[in-house]
Amino acid sequence: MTDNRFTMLQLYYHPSPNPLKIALFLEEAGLPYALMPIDTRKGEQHSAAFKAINPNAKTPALVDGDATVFDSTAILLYLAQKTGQFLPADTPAMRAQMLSWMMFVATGIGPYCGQAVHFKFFAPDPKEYAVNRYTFEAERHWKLIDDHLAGKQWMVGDSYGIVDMAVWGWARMIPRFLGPEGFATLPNVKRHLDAINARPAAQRAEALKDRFTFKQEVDEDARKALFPQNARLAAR
Ligand SMILES: N[C@@H](CCC(=O)N[C@@H](CS)C(=O)NCC(=O)O)C(=O)O
Repeated sequence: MTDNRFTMLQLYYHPSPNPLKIALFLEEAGLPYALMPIDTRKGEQHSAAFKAINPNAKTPALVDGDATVFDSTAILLYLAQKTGQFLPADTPAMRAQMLSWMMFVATGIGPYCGQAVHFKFFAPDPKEYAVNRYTFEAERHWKLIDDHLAGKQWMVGDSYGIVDMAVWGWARMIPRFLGPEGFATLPNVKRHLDAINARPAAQRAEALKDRFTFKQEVDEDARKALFPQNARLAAR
């Protein structure tokens, strides 16, 4: 058995919202880690080697000695438990809040924002129904976070923690899926985003993308890698 205390963490990474949350945690905690680029527009997430780490073929994933963990929510919880950092006070009431908001981001913010981006920018017409559905739900979820943050600096209790990191991953992208005026009705989300963006760890996490040359074009090959469902339509 490997002694996880002495192995270098490996973060499987693409400069997208979910991997960025993990990069932020690692930078905040000052944990040494190796960055393993996965160029999803080149289809590297579908390699057998990567699927042995994350059978879901998506970034992020983390290897910690003989422990392998995938999904950004699971990884944030794993790292918080491993280090004892960025968790609220250890009381049932605080733990309940932390878990509720973690899952709200995992099952609401992430999927609805992801699908809003997909339908807005990548789906064929007609797509008005889907764009309306997903942007409506994205806005509704962000409004709940905005209301929750009214008069509060951080998502849970009085300290910055993993829920803030999870929210940050997607808040950075709000103008992309809610448009340039997306923050107009979300002043508390904007204040929260600005506070995290001002942290040196967030700036280091954002700068990681410059270490690699990731494919930028969403060409035919990238679409095949990212939207494998389209093969079924072509086969009809
Ligand atoms: N629930 C997963 C979602 C992971 C996810 O969708 N990752 C995106 C980047 S943000 C990805 O790797 N997409 C490539 C693909 O879908 O093929 C998580 O939170 O980690």
